[in-house]
Amino acid sequence: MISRRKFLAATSLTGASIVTGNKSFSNFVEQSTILNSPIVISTWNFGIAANAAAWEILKNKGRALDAVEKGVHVPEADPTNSSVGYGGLPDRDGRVTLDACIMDDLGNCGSVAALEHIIHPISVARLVMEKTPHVMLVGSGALQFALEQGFKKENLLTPSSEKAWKQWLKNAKYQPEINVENRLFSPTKLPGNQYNHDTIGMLAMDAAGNLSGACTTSGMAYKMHGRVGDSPIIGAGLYVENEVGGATSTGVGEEVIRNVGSFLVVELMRQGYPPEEACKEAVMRIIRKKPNTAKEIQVGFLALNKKGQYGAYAIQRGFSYAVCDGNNQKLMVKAKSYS
Ligand code: SD4
Repeated sequence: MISRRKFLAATSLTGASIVTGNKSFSNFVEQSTILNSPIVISTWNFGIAANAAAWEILKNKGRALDAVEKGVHVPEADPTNSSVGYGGLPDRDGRVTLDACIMDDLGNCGSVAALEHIIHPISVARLVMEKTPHVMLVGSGALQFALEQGFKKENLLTPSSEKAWKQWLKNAKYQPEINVENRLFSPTKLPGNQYNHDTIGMLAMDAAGNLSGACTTSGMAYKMHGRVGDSPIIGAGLYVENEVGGATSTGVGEEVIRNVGSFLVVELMRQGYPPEEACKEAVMRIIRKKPNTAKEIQVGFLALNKKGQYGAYAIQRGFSYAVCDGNNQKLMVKAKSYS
């Protein structure tokens, strides 16, 4: 009898029909079909520049882990990106606090949460993974570790983010908004490059066929001081299982944590769900539990499987993600989502 793994491997990818349990998938559209061909995907339109940096490593047969770290450095260092790293919108006390995590093909992972003053939290997360017996460091402990490792302490609050925060203070109303790209139905952008939220989650497969992922954000703008979202939580904001695939998330982190979203997406892919279907099911779990809340928020998942197939799904339309496989660098915008 043919084993499940052999069945999946033997199935032709285009127009494939995969049956798992009592669910059948056919004609899944978003995919790359060359096994072990390097590919990198990441959330939102700023993923294009990030993917280009990651590709520099992948094209030279570098490791996916190095690619995702270098890739997300781009938005982390960009002062005009107000939802990741330097220039990120602060919490309600005016403090920029960053969350990030990274995971490699061997199941190693590292994470930092509520880290202040360091432009590249993803690299601190990597060192937590590589140089400590721990997975996660938070707040002042994460900063202490970063400084010990030679990172420079910097002011991450740019004049434009400070101005936006002062504006927000006038009403000081904290309510996660549906992301703006849904309303405008264009890739996310507020006046002056202000994004009220939008994490970069990046997944890559290298020439050796190994997978890694990274996720980094300044979190929800004007959050309570000390609030940690899904992005640095392994299994919520990011999960990678080298035999199966990887997933990452963006949007209102509380709902992703409650449903252990990225782990769920990977486990569904293990059962044979194509990436987009796995993302859709993870979104539906959120919606089924809280149908009323879900109408008001955005959550999106992005996934890449071991075959290099990718897909995404979000509560609200307009979720965009960037794909780079060397020949192509493209931005996919989800025209159809749950809402
Ligand atoms: C968080 N998931 O802190 C992050 C924010 C975000 O798109 O992605 N936004 O909850």
